[in-house]
This record gives sequence, structure tokens and C-alpha cells, in this order.
Amino acid sequence: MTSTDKDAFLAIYKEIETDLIADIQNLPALSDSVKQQLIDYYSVCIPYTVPGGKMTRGLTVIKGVEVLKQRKLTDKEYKDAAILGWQVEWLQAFFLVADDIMDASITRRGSPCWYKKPNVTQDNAINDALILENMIYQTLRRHFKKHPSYVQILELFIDTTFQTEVGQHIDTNGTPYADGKRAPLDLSRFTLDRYQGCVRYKTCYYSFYLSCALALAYCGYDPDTTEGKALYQNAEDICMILGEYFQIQDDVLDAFAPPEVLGKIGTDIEDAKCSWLVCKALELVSEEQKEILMANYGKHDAEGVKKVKELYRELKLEELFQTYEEEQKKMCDDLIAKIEPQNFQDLFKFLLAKIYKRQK
Ligand code: GPP
Ligand code: MG
Ligand code: MG
Repeated sequence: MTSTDKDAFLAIYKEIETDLIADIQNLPALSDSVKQQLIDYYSVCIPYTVPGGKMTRGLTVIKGVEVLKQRKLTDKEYKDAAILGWQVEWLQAFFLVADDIMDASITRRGSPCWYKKPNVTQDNAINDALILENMIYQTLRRHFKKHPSYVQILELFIDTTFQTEVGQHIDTNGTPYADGKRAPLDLSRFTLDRYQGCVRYKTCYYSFYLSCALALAYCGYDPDTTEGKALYQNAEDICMILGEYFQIQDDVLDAFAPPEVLGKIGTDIEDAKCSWLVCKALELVSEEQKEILMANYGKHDAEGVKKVKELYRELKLEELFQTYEEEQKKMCDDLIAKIEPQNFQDLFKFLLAKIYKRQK
């Protein structure tokens, strides 16, 4: 079993799911019929929201442990790394269930968003996001309570969750007016500086750094030693760059990828997101073109969205992205080649290969 074996990874998912369902069965002081309702509900919710993505975040933990051990993993090591990997996927499920409500999205991974399902209300889905988060800690306790890095692993999840929530606050344009309404459109906020800060928090830590840091923690690297500190720092530095590149792709795909390939329908224009596209557009627009953005950005109106996308095409933003992507690929290749120790480089090559020219 290796980091490329998706079926083996999914088999571990099934074990984790079975244990979580058994936990519900064992809840004290609830009648059998109430417990059965919970079991029926979460036996649908968990498989709907957790597996079914690209699973890169989860597989990265396994790849990280392989790269650090520099050999084929034992069955026990593989299973531990896969369990940790699935906890990153559970974290992602928690975020996505909540994010789709906040972004008023319609589809995810080619199916309706969880909160849009006929038998799920928005109230249910908010609570489900919280339950999915809690399941991470149930599973970590079950498997790692005695592991020397247990506390460090817990803190990695807690800190990463907070970082992502800070990013999400910036991303959802934060700070509403006193009457609870969103502030009116302020194009001057959409700068690359704001963009970089937002993306570092909302994407880079949980999508890239967390999996790498978990592999280091599991293998016993201590961030409080000189050797350990450098490893975590090297991982963080390259993950911030890979994560920003990944989110810029996400933003471009949101506007231009066919939803049937992407598995989701973009909402960035309607939601007035600080997207890379709008930041770049604002660097290039004439006064007249800026008026088009002022009139149409941030409105839930198909005609308006079309006008914004036409403007993006006029400004040749897709071509600009292609140039950016090639430059970024070269820069990442060079940075990765300098990472010490050399065996650690393979982890970031694995990540870069997953994202370069991705279509979904
Ligand atoms: C997705 O960004 C953002 C997250 C998954 C973080 C959510 C954080 C919470 C605390 C809920 P996005 O909205 O740009 O991505 P997508 O295009 O996949 O919806
Ligand atoms: Mg979203
Ligand atoms: Mg979002």
C-alpha cells in the first residue's frame, strides 16, 4: 500500500466510518429508536460529505510519511498515516459543508451541496458541519491517545481550524453593517495584498501545510529542536506558495471551467469575492470598464455575471493566468530543488504534480 493507492485509502475510510457509527450506537440514555434515527442520518451524511473528493490532502500525509521514512511503510504505519490523512479530509468536509451555505453554492463534487439535499435543512447542515469537526477529535483519541505526538497532532488541527476560520472571515467580506447587512461593494478592497493574506489563511494552511506537518509530527520531528524547526519552516514556506497558486487556479476555474468537469458551479462573482480575477482586472481596467464591475459585481443576476466574465475575457485574464502558471511552476521547481534534506523534496514534487495544469 502506498500514497498512490486510492482503494486502500478508501478501505481505511470505511473502518473510521464504521467506528463513528458504532459510537452513536453506544451513546448512553437514548432510546433505540432515537439512536436509529441518528444512525440512519449520519450513515448518509458521512459518506456524502467526506469521501468523493480528489483526496489529495489525505494522501499527502501518507506520501509525507513515506518520504520521511525513505522506505515502504509497515502495515501499521500505513494505517496510521491513512487515518491522519482522513482527518484532514474530515476537516475539509466540515469546512465545505459550512462554506457552501455561506457561499450560497448549488453543487459540490458533481452533486447538490449537502445543505441543498431534500432531506437536509440548512439548520441540520450547520450542526452537521460541527459534528463532522468533532468526529476528528473522536477518531484522533481512538487511535493516537498513546502516541508521543498526540498533543502536537491535536494542536495542529486546532490551530489550522482557527487559521482557516480567520481566512473565511476575510473571504466572506467580514465586517457587516450594524443592521446585519453586508457592506456595499467597495472595489478598492480587492488588492493582491488583501488577496494574499486571505488565501494564506483560508487555503494554504489547511490544504497544504497541515498534511505535511502531520507527517513530520507522526514521524517524531520536534519543532522545538533546531533540526525539526527547519523542517517545519521549509514545509510552511513552500506550502504558502503552492497554496496561493492552487487558490488562484480555484478562482480562474470558478469563472471559466465547465461545471460538469469542475463538479461545482462558480459563485465568486455573485458573492463579490476577492478573487484573483477581480484583483487583476482592477489593475488593468479603464474607467469605463470599472463601471461595468461597479454595476455588476456582487449581484445574483445571470446577465450581470455574463458581463463581468466578458470583461475578464476582454482583459485577457485567462491568458494572463497561463503565463502566471508557467512562471509559478518554474519558480516552485527551483524552490523545491533547494529544500533540505533532499528526500523531503519528493513530498512537494508530489503536490506540485497534483496541481500543475489541473482542470478541477
Ligand atoms: C473554500 O474556499 C474555503 C474553505 C473550504 C474554508 C472554509 C472555512 C470555514 C471555516 C467554513 P472557496 O469558497 O473559495 O472554495 P470553493 O470554490 O470550493 O467553494
Ligand atoms: Mg465556496
Ligand atoms: Mg468560500
